[in-house]
Amino acid sequence: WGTVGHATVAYVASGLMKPETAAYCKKTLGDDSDEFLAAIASWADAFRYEPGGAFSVPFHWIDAIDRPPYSCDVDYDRDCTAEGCIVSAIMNYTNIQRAQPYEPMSLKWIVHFLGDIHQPLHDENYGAGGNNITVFVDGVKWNLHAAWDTAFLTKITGGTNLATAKIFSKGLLARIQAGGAYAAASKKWFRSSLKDPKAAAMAWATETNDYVCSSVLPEGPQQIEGKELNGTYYQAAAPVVELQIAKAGLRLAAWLDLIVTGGT
Ligand code: DCM
Ligand code: DCM
Ligand code: DCM
Ligand code: ZN
Ligand code: ZN
Repeated sequence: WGTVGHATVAYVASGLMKPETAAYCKKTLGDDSDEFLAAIASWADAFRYEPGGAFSVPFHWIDAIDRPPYSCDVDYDRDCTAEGCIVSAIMNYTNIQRAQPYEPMSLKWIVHFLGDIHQPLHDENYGAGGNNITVFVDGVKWNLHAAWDTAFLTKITGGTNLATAKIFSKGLLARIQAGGAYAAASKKWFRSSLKDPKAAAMAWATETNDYVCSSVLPEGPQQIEGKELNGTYYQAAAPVVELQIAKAGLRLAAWLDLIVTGGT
């Protein structure tokens, strides 16, 4: 995701986590403002290009070698390389944060990767996660990955910054609350245990990768290569983007609640 996606995940999580989890994160990050998670949510995207950051480049995705749109699946042994992947990264940084409470870097990585793992093209190998597929959104040229990371969210929210994300998060939080469109479904979104962080991350990656077959490449890549996506494609994609951002925020809140409160 781009800035709005990651910040919205962070604001949704901030709005759902226990007060003691919020206090723990604020202390860890040295930020007592309402932006304590949103402000660091995209840190990992800058860090990977800084000196000493290259090791973390593959941590942002898992390249599922499946066959969209005919079959989608994620296989840890097949798809997580020796250099690591988003599943191993979530597992490792979760374990680091549990072993070293108040360690800021592992918290920042958890916040970022719980977001990215919910972007379908971060769980797909085809076209380098869609980076090699050219598309247009309202006449502007994008690659398919960036369209899902950024262009659709700009079209949904009308903005590109943290203020936009904060407003968008309030709408998603309202959908999760009683009476909201996600109220019933969201009760089943988090079923994971800290006893097996790898299984938790694999479940999130597998569920998200399913959307590559159903929503990202439903008629195969040739059907969208070089095409304008602002019509029926966008109409189907936007609800998936909103759902995945909301899910990521709820799961991030629940995951941090477990880490901070010593749950399982
Ligand atoms: N192709 C694809 N996704 C895959 C495998 C292939 O989109 N996982 C595309 C790339 C080529 C075409 O299919 O455009 C070639 O496939 P085939 O040899 O089955 O015709
Ligand atoms: N990306 C991905 N899967 C890949 C390669 C890249 O999900 N196999 C993501 C990482 C970034 C975006 O695509 O979000 C652009 O990558 P880069 O900046 O490395 O070109
Ligand atoms: N194809 C494939 N895997 C995909 C997409 C396409 O194997 N993910 C193959 C099926 C056809 C050919 O590519 O043999 C044409 O597909 P398309 O219409 O996507 O070009
Ligand atoms: Zn991305
Ligand atoms: Zn990232």
